[in-house]
Amino acid sequence: MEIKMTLETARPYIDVHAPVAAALAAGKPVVALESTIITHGMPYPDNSAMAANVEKIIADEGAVPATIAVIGGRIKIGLSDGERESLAMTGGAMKLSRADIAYAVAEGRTGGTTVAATMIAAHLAGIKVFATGGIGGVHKGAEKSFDISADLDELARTPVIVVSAGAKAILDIEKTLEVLETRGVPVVAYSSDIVPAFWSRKSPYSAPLRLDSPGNIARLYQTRAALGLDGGMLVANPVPESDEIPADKMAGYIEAAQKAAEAQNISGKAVTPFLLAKILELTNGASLKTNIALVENNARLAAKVAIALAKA
Ligand code: PSU
Ligand code: MN
Repeated sequence: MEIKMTLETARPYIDVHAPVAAALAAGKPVVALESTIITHGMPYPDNSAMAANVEKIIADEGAVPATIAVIGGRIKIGLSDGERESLAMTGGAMKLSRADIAYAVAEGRTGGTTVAATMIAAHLAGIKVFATGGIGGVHKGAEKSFDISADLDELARTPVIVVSAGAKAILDIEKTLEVLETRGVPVVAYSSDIVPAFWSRKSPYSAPLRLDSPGNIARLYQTRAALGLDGGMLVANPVPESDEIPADKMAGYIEAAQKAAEAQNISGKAVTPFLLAKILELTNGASLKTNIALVENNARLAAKVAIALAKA
Protein backbone atom coordinates (compact mmCIF):
# COMPACT_ATOMS: atom_id res chain seq x y z
CA MET A 1 0.00 0.00 0.00
CA GLU A 2 1.32 3.44 -0.97
CA ILE A 3 1.23 6.15 1.62
CA LYS A 4 2.11 9.80 1.28
CA MET A 5 5.72 10.44 2.35
CA THR A 6 6.78 13.92 3.40
CA LEU A 7 9.86 13.42 1.21
CA GLU A 8 9.40 11.24 -1.87
CA THR A 9 13.14 10.59 -2.26
CA ALA A 10 13.03 8.69 1.05
CA ARG A 11 10.50 6.15 -0.22
CA PRO A 12 13.00 3.63 -1.67
CA TYR A 13 14.64 3.26 1.75
CA ILE A 14 11.48 2.76 3.80
CA ASP A 15 9.29 -0.30 4.42
CA VAL A 16 5.91 0.46 5.96
CA HIS A 17 4.37 -2.55 7.70
CA ALA A 18 1.01 -3.37 6.06
CA PRO A 19 -1.31 -2.55 9.01
CA VAL A 20 0.48 0.78 9.50
CA ALA A 21 0.23 1.63 5.80
CA ALA A 22 -3.47 0.81 5.81
CA ALA A 23 -4.08 3.02 8.85
CA LEU A 24 -2.10 5.93 7.41
CA ALA A 25 -3.85 5.70 4.06
CA ALA A 26 -7.23 5.76 5.81
CA GLY A 27 -6.31 8.64 8.15
CA LYS A 28 -6.61 6.38 11.19
CA PRO A 29 -4.56 7.06 14.35
CA VAL A 30 -1.00 5.70 14.40
CA VAL A 31 1.54 5.89 17.24
CA ALA A 32 5.26 5.53 16.57
CA LEU A 33 7.51 3.74 19.07
CA GLU A 34 11.27 3.94 19.32
CA SER A 35 13.65 0.98 19.41
CA THR A 36 16.82 2.14 21.20
CA ILE A 37 14.88 1.38 24.35
CA ILE A 38 14.69 -2.21 22.99
CA THR A 39 18.29 -2.55 21.77
CA HIS A 40 20.09 -0.46 24.41
CA GLY A 41 17.65 0.51 27.15
CA MET A 42 16.55 -2.78 28.70
CA PRO A 43 17.95 -6.30 28.98
CA TYR A 44 16.50 -9.30 27.12
CA PRO A 45 13.85 -10.69 27.57
CA ASP A 46 12.26 -7.75 29.44
CA ASN A 47 12.86 -5.53 26.40
CA SER A 48 10.97 -7.93 24.16
CA ALA A 49 8.02 -8.31 26.54
CA MET A 50 7.87 -4.52 27.02
CA ALA A 51 7.92 -3.87 23.25
CA ALA A 52 5.12 -6.37 22.56
CA ASN A 53 3.02 -5.15 25.47
CA VAL A 54 3.30 -1.49 24.53
CA GLU A 55 2.09 -2.29 21.01
CA LYS A 56 -0.87 -4.15 22.52
CA ILE A 57 -1.76 -1.21 24.77
CA ILE A 58 -1.87 1.12 21.76
CA ALA A 59 -3.98 -1.34 19.77
CA ASP A 60 -6.38 -1.80 22.72
CA GLU A 61 -6.87 1.97 22.86
CA GLY A 62 -7.89 1.93 19.19
CA ALA A 63 -4.72 3.18 17.46
CA VAL A 64 -2.15 1.33 15.34
CA PRO A 65 1.37 0.92 16.79
CA ALA A 66 4.41 1.42 14.56
CA THR A 67 7.70 0.39 16.17
CA ILE A 68 10.49 2.02 14.16
CA ALA A 69 13.97 0.56 13.61
CA VAL A 70 16.60 0.06 10.91
CA ILE A 71 16.97 -3.59 9.95
CA GLY A 72 19.54 -4.66 7.40
CA GLY A 73 19.65 -1.10 6.05
CA ARG A 74 15.87 -0.76 5.67
CA ILE A 75 14.00 1.88 7.65
CA LYS A 76 11.09 -0.07 9.11
CA ILE A 77 7.89 1.75 10.02
CA GLY A 78 6.19 -0.97 12.05
CA LEU A 79 7.68 -4.39 12.70
CA SER A 80 6.24 -7.89 12.49
CA ASP A 81 6.29 -9.86 15.77
CA GLY A 82 9.25 -11.85 14.44
CA GLU A 83 11.22 -8.74 13.46
CA ARG A 84 10.57 -7.16 16.84
CA GLU A 85 11.60 -10.29 18.72
CA SER A 86 14.81 -10.75 16.74
CA LEU A 87 15.73 -7.06 17.18
CA ALA A 88 15.29 -7.52 20.94
CA MET A 89 17.79 -10.42 20.81
CA THR A 90 20.34 -8.75 18.51
CA GLY A 91 23.56 -8.13 20.39
CA GLY A 92 25.35 -5.89 17.92
CA ALA A 93 22.63 -3.43 17.01
CA MET A 94 23.77 0.17 16.50
CA LYS A 95 22.27 3.07 18.44
CA LEU A 96 21.01 5.40 15.72
CA SER A 97 20.39 9.11 15.98
CA ARG A 98 20.24 11.87 13.31
CA ALA A 99 24.02 11.63 12.88
CA ASP A 100 24.08 7.96 11.92
CA ILE A 101 20.70 6.77 10.63
CA ALA A 102 21.75 7.30 7.00
CA TYR A 103 25.03 5.45 7.64
CA ALA A 104 23.08 2.39 8.84
CA VAL A 105 20.87 2.59 5.73
CA ALA A 106 23.78 3.07 3.31
CA GLU A 107 25.80 0.24 4.89
CA GLY A 108 22.97 -2.22 5.34
CA ARG A 109 23.25 -2.24 9.13
CA THR A 110 20.75 -2.90 11.92
CA GLY A 111 20.07 -0.51 14.77
CA GLY A 112 17.65 0.82 17.32
CA THR A 113 16.41 4.34 16.62
CA THR A 114 16.67 6.94 19.40
CA VAL A 115 14.00 9.56 19.99
CA ALA A 116 15.71 11.79 17.39
CA ALA A 117 15.95 9.12 14.65
CA THR A 118 12.45 7.81 15.40
CA MET A 119 11.04 11.34 15.01
CA ILE A 120 12.78 11.65 11.62
CA ALA A 121 11.42 8.32 10.36
CA ALA A 122 7.94 8.89 11.81
CA HIS A 123 7.72 12.28 10.13
CA LEU A 124 8.82 10.86 6.76
CA ALA A 125 5.95 8.38 7.00
CA GLY A 126 3.43 10.99 8.11
CA ILE A 127 3.09 9.85 11.74
CA LYS A 128 2.49 12.71 14.17
CA VAL A 129 2.50 11.04 17.59
CA PHE A 130 5.28 9.06 19.23
CA ALA A 131 5.57 7.39 22.63
CA THR A 132 8.84 6.75 24.47
CA GLY A 133 10.15 6.41 28.02
CA GLY A 134 12.32 9.45 28.55
CA ILE A 135 14.04 11.73 26.07
CA GLY A 136 17.76 12.37 26.00
CA GLY A 137 18.86 15.82 27.15
CA VAL A 138 21.65 17.81 28.73
CA HIS A 139 23.88 15.49 30.74
CA LYS A 140 25.12 16.44 34.19
CA GLY A 141 28.54 17.99 33.72
CA ALA A 142 27.71 19.02 30.13
CA GLU A 143 29.61 22.26 30.71
CA LYS A 144 32.72 20.08 30.53
CA SER A 145 31.67 17.12 28.36
CA PHE A 146 29.43 19.05 25.90
CA ASP A 147 27.15 15.97 26.04
CA ILE A 148 23.75 17.21 24.91
CA SER A 149 21.41 14.72 23.25
CA ALA A 150 20.46 15.23 19.61
CA ASP A 151 16.89 14.55 20.81
CA LEU A 152 16.63 18.22 21.82
CA ASP A 153 17.58 19.55 18.38
CA GLU A 154 15.20 17.11 16.76
CA LEU A 155 12.33 18.31 18.95
CA ALA A 156 13.14 21.82 17.73
CA ARG A 157 12.89 20.91 14.05
CA THR A 158 10.63 17.90 13.41
CA PRO A 159 6.84 18.22 13.84
CA VAL A 160 6.09 15.18 16.00
CA ILE A 161 4.45 15.05 19.44
CA VAL A 162 6.74 13.08 21.76
CA VAL A 163 4.98 11.60 24.78
CA SER A 164 7.54 10.89 27.50
CA ALA A 165 7.89 10.76 31.28
CA GLY A 166 10.12 13.82 31.02
CA ALA A 167 13.87 13.84 30.64
CA LYS A 168 15.64 10.89 32.19
CA ALA A 169 16.55 11.77 35.76
CA ILE A 170 20.17 10.85 35.05
CA LEU A 171 20.26 14.15 33.15
CA ASP A 172 20.43 17.76 34.26
CA ILE A 173 16.70 18.41 34.01
CA GLU A 174 17.02 22.15 34.66
CA LYS A 175 19.49 22.66 31.80
CA THR A 176 17.44 20.37 29.56
CA LEU A 177 14.38 22.58 30.14
CA GLU A 178 16.45 25.69 29.40
CA VAL A 179 17.67 24.30 26.05
CA LEU A 180 14.15 23.26 25.07
CA GLU A 181 12.87 26.76 25.83
CA THR A 182 15.69 28.38 23.85
CA ARG A 183 14.97 26.13 20.89
CA GLY A 184 11.25 26.91 20.99
CA VAL A 185 9.97 23.51 22.07
CA PRO A 186 6.74 23.53 24.10
CA VAL A 187 7.12 21.34 27.20
CA VAL A 188 3.66 20.30 28.36
CA ALA A 189 3.25 18.50 31.67
CA TYR A 190 0.20 16.26 31.54
CA SER A 191 -2.27 16.97 34.36
CA SER A 192 0.53 18.31 36.54
CA ASP A 193 2.06 21.64 37.54
CA ILE A 194 5.44 19.99 37.95
CA VAL A 195 7.82 18.49 35.40
CA PRO A 196 8.15 14.75 36.11
CA ALA A 197 11.57 13.12 36.49
CA PHE A 198 11.19 9.80 34.68
CA TRP A 199 11.17 7.25 37.56
CA SER A 200 9.65 9.90 39.84
CA ARG A 201 6.46 11.92 39.48
CA LYS A 202 8.14 15.12 40.55
CA SER A 203 11.30 17.02 39.70
CA PRO A 204 12.11 20.27 41.53
CA TYR A 205 10.93 22.25 38.47
CA SER A 206 7.53 23.67 37.67
CA ALA A 207 5.94 22.84 34.37
CA PRO A 208 6.46 25.40 31.59
CA LEU A 209 2.99 24.50 30.27
CA ARG A 210 0.18 22.27 31.48
CA LEU A 211 -2.65 20.49 29.64
CA ASP A 212 -5.22 18.10 31.07
CA SER A 213 -6.65 16.19 28.13
CA PRO A 214 -5.54 14.46 24.91
CA GLY A 215 -7.85 16.77 22.95
CA ASN A 216 -6.06 19.85 24.30
CA ILE A 217 -2.70 18.36 23.30
CA ALA A 218 -4.00 17.70 19.78
CA ARG A 219 -5.34 21.26 19.60
CA LEU A 220 -1.99 22.74 20.61
CA TYR A 221 -0.25 20.71 17.88
CA GLN A 222 -2.70 21.98 15.26
CA THR A 223 -2.46 25.55 16.48
CA ARG A 224 1.33 25.47 16.23
CA ALA A 225 1.10 24.12 12.68
CA ALA A 226 -1.45 26.78 11.70
CA LEU A 227 0.84 29.51 13.03
CA GLY A 228 3.75 28.15 11.02
CA LEU A 229 5.79 27.26 14.09
CA ASP A 230 8.29 24.57 13.17
CA GLY A 231 9.24 21.60 15.23
CA GLY A 232 7.71 19.19 17.67
CA MET A 233 6.45 19.29 21.19
CA LEU A 234 7.29 17.38 24.32
CA VAL A 235 4.58 15.97 26.55
CA ALA A 236 5.84 15.03 30.01
CA ASN A 237 3.51 12.46 31.54
CA PRO A 238 4.18 11.54 35.18
CA VAL A 239 4.56 7.81 35.93
CA PRO A 240 1.54 6.43 37.88
CA GLU A 241 1.90 6.84 41.64
CA SER A 242 1.80 3.10 42.30
CA ASP A 243 4.86 2.58 40.08
CA GLU A 244 7.03 5.57 40.96
CA ILE A 245 10.32 5.64 42.83
CA PRO A 246 10.42 8.97 44.67
CA ALA A 247 13.14 11.39 43.59
CA ASP A 248 14.95 11.44 46.96
CA LYS A 249 15.28 7.67 46.80
CA MET A 250 16.54 7.74 43.19
CA ALA A 251 19.11 10.48 43.84
CA GLY A 252 21.59 8.18 45.60
CA TYR A 253 21.41 5.52 42.88
CA ILE A 254 21.85 8.10 40.13
CA GLU A 255 24.88 9.58 41.86
CA ALA A 256 26.47 6.17 42.33
CA ALA A 257 25.86 5.28 38.67
CA GLN A 258 27.38 8.60 37.60
CA LYS A 259 30.48 7.93 39.71
CA ALA A 260 30.87 4.47 38.16
CA ALA A 261 30.59 5.97 34.65
CA GLU A 262 33.31 8.49 35.46
CA ALA A 263 35.58 5.85 37.01
CA GLN A 264 35.23 3.68 33.90
CA ASN A 265 35.64 6.62 31.48
CA ILE A 266 32.31 5.97 29.78
CA SER A 267 31.58 8.64 27.16
CA GLY A 268 29.50 9.52 24.12
CA LYS A 269 26.67 7.23 23.07
CA ALA A 270 27.57 4.68 25.71
CA VAL A 271 26.69 7.00 28.63
CA THR A 272 22.89 6.62 28.65
CA PRO A 273 22.84 2.79 28.23
CA PHE A 274 25.58 2.44 30.88
CA LEU A 275 23.74 4.57 33.44
CA LEU A 276 20.42 2.80 32.85
CA ALA A 277 22.04 -0.63 33.26
CA LYS A 278 23.94 0.46 36.38
CA ILE A 279 20.81 1.90 38.00
CA LEU A 280 18.93 -1.32 37.22
CA GLU A 281 21.66 -3.21 39.07
CA LEU A 282 21.75 -0.80 42.02
CA THR A 283 17.96 -0.85 42.47
CA ASN A 284 17.76 -4.63 42.12
CA GLY A 285 15.52 -4.32 39.09
CA ALA A 286 13.07 -1.82 40.62
CA SER A 287 14.10 0.89 38.14
CA LEU A 288 13.33 -1.44 35.23
CA LYS A 289 9.87 -2.18 36.58
CA THR A 290 9.19 1.56 36.82
CA ASN A 291 10.69 2.17 33.37
CA ILE A 292 8.32 -0.39 31.84
CA ALA A 293 5.32 1.07 33.68
CA LEU A 294 6.05 4.59 32.49
CA VAL A 295 6.49 3.55 28.86
CA GLU A 296 3.13 1.77 29.04
CA ASN A 297 1.54 4.84 30.59
CA ASN A 298 2.97 7.01 27.81
CA ALA A 299 1.77 4.62 25.10
CA ARG A 300 -1.76 4.87 26.48
CA LEU A 301 -1.73 8.68 26.44
CA ALA A 302 -0.08 8.82 23.00
CA ALA A 303 -2.82 6.59 21.55
CA LYS A 304 -5.48 8.93 22.98
CA VAL A 305 -3.69 11.95 21.49
CA ALA A 306 -3.41 10.25 18.08
CA ILE A 307 -7.13 9.44 18.20
CA ALA A 308 -7.95 13.06 19.08
CA LEU A 309 -5.76 14.28 16.20
CA ALA A 310 -7.35 11.87 13.74
CA LYS A 311 -10.83 13.13 14.70
CA ALA A 312 -9.91 16.80 14.47
N1 PSU B 1 14.09 6.16 27.23
C1 PSU B 1 14.21 5.02 27.94
N2 PSU B 1 15.29 4.22 27.65
C2 PSU B 1 16.18 4.54 26.66
C3 PSU B 1 16.03 5.74 25.93
C4 PSU B 1 14.96 6.51 26.27
O1 PSU B 1 13.40 4.74 28.80
O2 PSU B 1 17.07 3.75 26.41
C5 PSU B 1 16.98 6.12 24.80
C6 PSU B 1 16.17 6.96 23.80
O3 PSU B 1 16.25 6.30 22.55
C7 PSU B 1 16.85 8.29 23.74
C8 PSU B 1 18.25 7.91 24.01
O4 PSU B 1 16.66 8.96 22.52
O5 PSU B 1 18.11 6.94 25.06
C9 PSU B 1 19.10 9.10 24.36
O6 PSU B 1 20.44 8.78 24.16
P1 PSU B 1 21.54 9.94 24.18
O7 PSU B 1 21.48 10.50 25.57
O8 PSU B 1 22.84 9.24 23.87
O9 PSU B 1 21.15 10.94 23.12
MN1 MN C 1 25.00 12.01 24.27
